[in-house]
Amino acid sequence: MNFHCQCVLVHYIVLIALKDIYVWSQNMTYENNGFHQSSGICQLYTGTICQDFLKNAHVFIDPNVTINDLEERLKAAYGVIKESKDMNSNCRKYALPSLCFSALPICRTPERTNLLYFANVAMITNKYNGNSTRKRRFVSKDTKTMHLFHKKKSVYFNDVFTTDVSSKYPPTRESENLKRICREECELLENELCQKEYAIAKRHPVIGLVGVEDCEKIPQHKDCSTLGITIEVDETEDCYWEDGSSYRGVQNVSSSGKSCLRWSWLMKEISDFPELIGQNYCRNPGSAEKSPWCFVDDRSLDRNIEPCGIPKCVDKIWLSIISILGLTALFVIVIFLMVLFRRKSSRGMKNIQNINTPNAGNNIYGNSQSNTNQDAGGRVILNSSMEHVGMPSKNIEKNGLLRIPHFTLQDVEFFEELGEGAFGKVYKGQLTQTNKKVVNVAIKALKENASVKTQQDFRREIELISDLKHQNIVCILGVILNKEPFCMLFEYMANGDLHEFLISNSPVEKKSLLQLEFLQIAMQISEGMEYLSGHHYVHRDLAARNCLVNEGLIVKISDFGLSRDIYSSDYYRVQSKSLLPVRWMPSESILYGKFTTESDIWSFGVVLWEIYSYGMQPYYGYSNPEVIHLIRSRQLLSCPENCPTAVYSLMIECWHEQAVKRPTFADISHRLKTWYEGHIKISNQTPK
Ligand code: 6K0
Repeated sequence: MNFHCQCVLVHYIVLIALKDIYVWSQNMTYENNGFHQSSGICQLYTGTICQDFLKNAHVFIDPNVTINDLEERLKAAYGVIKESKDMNSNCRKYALPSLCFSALPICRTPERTNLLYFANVAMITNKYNGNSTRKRRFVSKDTKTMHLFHKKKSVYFNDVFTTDVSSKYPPTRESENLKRICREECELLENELCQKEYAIAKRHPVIGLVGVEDCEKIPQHKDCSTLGITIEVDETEDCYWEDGSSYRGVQNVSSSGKSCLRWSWLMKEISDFPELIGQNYCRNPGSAEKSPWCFVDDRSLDRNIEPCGIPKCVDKIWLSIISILGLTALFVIVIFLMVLFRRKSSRGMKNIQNINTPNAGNNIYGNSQSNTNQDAGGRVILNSSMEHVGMPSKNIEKNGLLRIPHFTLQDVEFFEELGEGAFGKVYKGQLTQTNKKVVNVAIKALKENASVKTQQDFRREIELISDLKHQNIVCILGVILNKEPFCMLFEYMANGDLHEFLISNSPVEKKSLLQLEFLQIAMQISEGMEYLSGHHYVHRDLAARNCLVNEGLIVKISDFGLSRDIYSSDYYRVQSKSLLPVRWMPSESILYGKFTTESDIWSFGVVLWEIYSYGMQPYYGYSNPEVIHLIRSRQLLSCPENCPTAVYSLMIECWHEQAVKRPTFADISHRLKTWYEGHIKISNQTPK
């Protein structure tokens, strides 16, 4: 212990003292003591490139380079490897550790190596310069420690040179004193895994500088630096599945009893098949044959390939049949349970809870609801023919279809087109009601060649709307289902959609809205939404374009479906199928497709912004991907001109990152109502 400590101390003193001699003697060799190669010293590795492999290790440095030079070269070499496109991925894994171990072999006994090195240098200096030079150099350093060094030096130097070990551990790159890459692994890399890459590396201007190991020169040693190359074999595998490309057993004789040759001897591009590295077992790399095979040495054959005759594992078909049967059974059970559960829950619940927005079948994310094939009562619609829509069978008493007045095409007169969607077109028209009263209507006509899914969505929408009765939800007056085109008749909203209304009342059109009017619009939407959320209905596409305005500034919520051409820029097409109104969506909906009343509240905040911005597009000037980035990084919409601070703070609250912290629609309605009433008071007080 004591010896060791002193030894370390001396080592560091020597290091400091002989720094300049070290540089000076870089290229010197001393012929008569066995140090023919340039010797070097051991230094603690503190770099970053190799820290995974060399942490806390002392590494051997040739005297003509510094550890910093080496680190720089390693960095450059690593850069080349990282960028290199034609490097095989099986080889790439080992490139860095092999470079590190080659450039910086680990010292087994760093103190001893360093001591030897400096003893060597000291002897050279002695021989060529005499004692006077050495003394002068030593005196120039800390004389106190040098004194100590002088005292100890003779003892250790003599000791080092006289022991047997010293000759075995000369401080050179080739000595046994260094822990090198394991020779087997080096050979596997050079000859099999990285054949091409090794050849390139040796000649590469950057990698070559670091030094690539010459495997033949590495001494065989049990304690070596391993790269962790593993050869995947499974001795228990005695049959193969399918074509045997996954066979990892250890049979290495062909069917005719010839022994298999090592793959690397005959296979050209072996590095693509790590299962072939370093052995000669039967394999079927890349499914080239029908069963495992190997190369054999037989000149009489024109192809020196032979199958191995390994038996095939029990016909997999049985297993497949069993698993398919099992899965089907499981599937049937799950479906059965689901149907059972639905029936049970629909008895106690309003059917609206199970239906979500019809959105002409294009609910955001492109998937129609899982219960598309069931009507509100949980009954499965087997025949999708519209006869079911037109003539509901007797057992659907609760069906919304029966609650709505039915009309015929004779009762309506079609006027101009108001818009178009995936389902068909919306026309303005007139309906002659049973009491002979004529009213304006918006007629949503289902196109004649509508798909089964669109037809079902049309029917579901009727059922849904017939359940919604509120002064701020668009009102359905009747349906025409006896003859195509099937139609829904909505009360006519004279001022069109809210977005159009806002633009046509904006300062651009030399018009403006009163603060009171802004509040009136917002309040009605909030109240409509309060009603919808109370019915557990998640809208998913609340936006000004989906609200309708009637005379007397009546605002009602509707949902036309996504594909109205004029608003296509409001939707972002993701994965070619689903259309997302990202500008109205919180991050949880964008990221996880989570749509809840809370996400509707976020959208309401955006609608508020649209109202006070006179129908500007939220985040205008930004592309959809940019908008997603803005929302995710919480760069929210800024306060519109002339928007009261209180209203803007309400928007900010609606855009709370945590969905549960957003205000409820009841809160929002209450607040808007208070402000609205406050405004009435103020406007009444203002002198005329
Ligand atoms: C459309 C009008 C509609 C058209 N589909 C629906 C619907 C609430 C809910 C829902 C409504 C009018 C702007 C033009 C084109 N326009 O009323 C209309 C097509 N469907 O709203 N469904 C629905 C409602 F919570 C869920 F699915 C319309 N009535 N007056 C004037 N212009 C109109």
